[in-house]
Amino acid sequence: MSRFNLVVCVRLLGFSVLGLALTACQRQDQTSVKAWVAPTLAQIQGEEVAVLTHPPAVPPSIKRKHPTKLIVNLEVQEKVARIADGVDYTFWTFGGTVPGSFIRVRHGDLIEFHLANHPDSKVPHNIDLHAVTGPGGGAVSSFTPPGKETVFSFQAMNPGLYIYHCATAPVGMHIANGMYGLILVEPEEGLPTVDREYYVVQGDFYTRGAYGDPGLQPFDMDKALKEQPDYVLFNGSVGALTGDKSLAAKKGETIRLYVGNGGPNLVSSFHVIGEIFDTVHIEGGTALNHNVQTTLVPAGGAAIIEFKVDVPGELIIVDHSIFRAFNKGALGKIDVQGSEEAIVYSGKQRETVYLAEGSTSQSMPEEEPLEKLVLTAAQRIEQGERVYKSNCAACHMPDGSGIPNAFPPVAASDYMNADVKRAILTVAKGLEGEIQVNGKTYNNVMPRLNLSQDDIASVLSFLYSTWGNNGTEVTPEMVRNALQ
Ligand code: HEC
Ligand SMILES: [Cu+2]
Repeated sequence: MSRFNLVVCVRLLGFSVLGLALTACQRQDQTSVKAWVAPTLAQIQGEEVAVLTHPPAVPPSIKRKHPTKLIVNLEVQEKVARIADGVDYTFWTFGGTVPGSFIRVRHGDLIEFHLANHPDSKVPHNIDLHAVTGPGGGAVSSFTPPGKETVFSFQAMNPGLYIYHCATAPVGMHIANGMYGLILVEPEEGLPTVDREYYVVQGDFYTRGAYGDPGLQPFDMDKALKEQPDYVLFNGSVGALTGDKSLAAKKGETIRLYVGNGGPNLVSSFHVIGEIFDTVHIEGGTALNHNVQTTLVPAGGAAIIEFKVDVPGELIIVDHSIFRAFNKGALGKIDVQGSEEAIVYSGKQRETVYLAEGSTSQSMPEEEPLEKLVLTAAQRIEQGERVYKSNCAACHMPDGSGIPNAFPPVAASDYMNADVKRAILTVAKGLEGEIQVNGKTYNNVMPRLNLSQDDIASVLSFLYSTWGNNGTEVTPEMVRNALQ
């Protein structure tokens, strides 16, 4: 907003109804940005296939001087990969990596987006690109079951750096499993030339075990709901940007970082220890800020960060919510090579200062358990309804009807009604593999949810008492017996 607009807005705020004034201010601001006119179909020349890159690489800058039809081919892959030394996780990815492939387009391009879901996938996925003007950012048109491909198209109407992510229910779980990446809509005139460009995205991860617990760690819905991640990571694993994977630079070079935050929950206080950002494209948009120490990158947001590296040594990339950096993995490095630059910095260097400390020292004594309340059948059903709404409705739907080919119904479910013990074990331990519910086949994954035995009894009592199920009352004793 120009200074002139600001004055007008302040005046308006002083003299007229607040709501009207705000509308006027916003309008004025928008018109000052929207001088750009979208190219018509006739002005869109030729056709190209977009170059996509895996992190931390960024596709080459766009030299084209005209808008084109740009074909983007992105494949969803569900795969087990290392999240930390000795620890694996089943990531859901766009293009096989976390974050997903980097997409680079030019302002005004017409993008034909092909989203494929690998035949080995267990669940359907879609994509919501924040660079899209249209329903769900593309999510509505791109719901893609395993072994299918969907195609939709959009015009890149606004320049900037944007997050894309999966938006299939349960959305939080798909994002928590790594389904996000960045799409850059380059301004028509391009960005100033720099020596190096890198792609870094933060994400928070929720595992059954604590930080560092070995083995294949399943997703933990309970911790995700409480926003208590075990891992906070740059580029999907502890050490993705350290050691021989540190980002490289030479003294005197200019660096541009495309930084995103996939969340699902945390906001990042993005900081590089030992560097000041010369320029930040705030929130990935058009406004520039200079001489910045730490820039906030919201969940589902981004920033373009530029700086010149003036001295050799290691620069440390962190989320300055600092326990995340030293105890949960949010730490990367830029290794700057070159001769000493004593005028700028002449101190003695130590390499051991920033070793991760691990998180074992943080546990607190457990609280005394509260006296157990004994619930009546009616109270249990009431409690079960609450448990259902917050833990199950995202997948099985608020009315229990499920989603075809993905989530079976828990309303009038012959599978549930045939066997209570099996239903208890499903809710207690999760379920995968092929099952039949009401004559339809499902082959999918229900995660273990870490519910208490009381909550399992309540939610099942609720389900059995409603939506055409057979009325079985499930008590905590039945749950305890089933789990023995
Ligand atoms: C992340 C999605 C998800 C959540 C959350 C979830 N489920 Fe499931 N559930 C599934 C899937 C997928 C299956 C089928 C698994 C398979 O194909 O083997 C399933 C199967 C079931 C079944 C057996 C099949 C049927 O429909 O009768 C029951 C019962 C069930 N879930 C209950 C629950 C309850 C109760 C909760 C909440 C406490 C819950 N689920 C939360 C995805 C989910
Ligand atoms: Cu997904």
